Amino acid sequence: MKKLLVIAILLAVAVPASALTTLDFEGLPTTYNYWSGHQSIGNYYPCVTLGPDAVILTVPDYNSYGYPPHSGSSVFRPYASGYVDFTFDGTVNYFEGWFTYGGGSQLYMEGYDAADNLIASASMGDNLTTSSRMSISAAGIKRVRIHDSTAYWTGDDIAFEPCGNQVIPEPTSIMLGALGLGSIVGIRRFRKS
Ligand SMILES: [Ca+2]
Repeated sequence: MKKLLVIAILLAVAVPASALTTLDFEGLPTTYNYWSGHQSIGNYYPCVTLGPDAVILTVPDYNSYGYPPHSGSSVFRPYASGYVDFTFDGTVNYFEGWFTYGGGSQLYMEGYDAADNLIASASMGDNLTTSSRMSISAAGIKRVRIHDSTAYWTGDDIAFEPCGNQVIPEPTSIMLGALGLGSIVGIRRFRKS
């Protein structure tokens, strides 16, 4: 029985982590552009809401040399608030993105749980004309805020766990582990008979 338990645990652990969902900010309608419609990205993407005033900048918009895209020709930034919140329908345990900052202090990435407690954070200094990766990891991130004290920053290629993993990640592993255990028991019974 101990051997079976070990196999079941191995099966549960061996369930591969799904690929991350990436938002590259390419191909959005021009109504979301900083200069044309400046409508907030809001619920444009599934599973996550961007607010309060996240908009798109596309090369060769103003300053795109200093704030280059990490992918394609578009990045996101706040329109006037100075910050962008990513609020998930469920929660995630990992969040990353590529950022360019020119505000002269620090750009912050902060993760909050469902009760609005700060549970993870990262920061970076100036890096104009290039982009740098920032990431945070913590169990149960409900909202991520990107901000500095001004609004001299852009972001691109935001990546997080896919929608299917957001709400309750554990039962899938437990069920697969149980299925593995069940089939092993089944094979043993079959061999006995
Ligand atoms: Ca992009």
